[in-house]
Amino acid sequence: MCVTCGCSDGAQATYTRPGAATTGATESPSHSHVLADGTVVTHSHDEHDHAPHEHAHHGNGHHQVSHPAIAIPAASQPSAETHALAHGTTLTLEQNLLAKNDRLATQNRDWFRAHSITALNLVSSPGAGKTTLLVRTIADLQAEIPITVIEGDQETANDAERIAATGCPTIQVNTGTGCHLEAAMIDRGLQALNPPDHSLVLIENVGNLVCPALFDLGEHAKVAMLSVTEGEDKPLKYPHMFRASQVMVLTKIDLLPYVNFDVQRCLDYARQVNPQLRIFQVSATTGAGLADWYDWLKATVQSAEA
Ligand SMILES: Nc1nc2c(ncn2[C@@H]2O[C@H](COP(=O)(O)OP(=O)(O)OP(=O)(O)O)[C@@H](O)[C@H]2O)c(=O)[nH]1
Ligand SMILES: [Zn+2]
Ligand SMILES: [Zn+2]
Ligand SMILES: [Zn+2]
Repeated sequence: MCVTCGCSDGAQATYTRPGAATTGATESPSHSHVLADGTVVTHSHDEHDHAPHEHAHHGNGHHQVSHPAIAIPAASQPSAETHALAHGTTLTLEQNLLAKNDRLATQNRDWFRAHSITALNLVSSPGAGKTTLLVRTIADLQAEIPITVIEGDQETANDAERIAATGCPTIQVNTGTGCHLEAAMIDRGLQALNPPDHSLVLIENVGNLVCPALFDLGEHAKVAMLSVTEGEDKPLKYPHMFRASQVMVLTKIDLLPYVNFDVQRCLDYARQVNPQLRIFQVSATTGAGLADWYDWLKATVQSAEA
């Protein structure tokens, strides 16, 4: 469970069984909470008909019984108050976290603007090819544009080492259990890197198509990368990420002869989710499509001068 952003609280999930006679929710969503004493509680909302995430009523007096669907031994069942506390605390934490992040993101954005720096936030599922495209882009463009990189991963400095081998200043942010970069981490990274005015800051987010969509870093744009080995329906399955992004880079197109991937269908799905998406099709291995990507990068950096 994602304790950092609470995004895996399944309370908002709906369940659909394709091919079943009825459509819509066919199973009650269940969700888990970690109580103050560390107990993990999983329950569904079958028994009481309330909207997801509205749990404050548990403590309002009309619901002062143990939760009927909590799957733990009766002897250790938490009181309704404890349950309400767990829900309330989680929600407040999430709101505070996002509000604090947005304040810092605004500071970052103001700082970037004051220094005519373009910052791009690269997001994708693990292994879509973010670091490979970064390495190639840096090698090809660093003579024209000063580039620095903020690398996000849960563990290891592998990616930062690959970037550093190009001679590009870089810093690795390890998020531990965290599933996304936050604005405060970018602030720290910028202090360490001190990128020059009129430059390009490339941020590689943690490989995750879900949580990074929630966290504004103060970037100029999110760039969603999707590889042809992942299936063309990713934009439909993870619409928040593709809606939050201005650009989509379809990667590893050199593999198209070997995989079952319908490019046109993928582009249609992506535009269905976000009609404004700017889409590039590239291979960092063969170099196909990179010229268009570079033209866009250069034009974007130039427009930050204005
Ligand atoms: N064929 C082919 N393979 C690629 C291409 N780009 C990346 N790869 C391979 O895909 C694998 C993952 O690439 P990375 O660049 O490490 O992916 P990433 O998105 O940075 O991965 P994480 O940081 O773990 O999220 C590596 O084995 C790369 O060599 C490409 O254009 N074509
Ligand atoms: Zn409940
Ligand atoms: Zn990487
Ligand atoms: Zn998360």
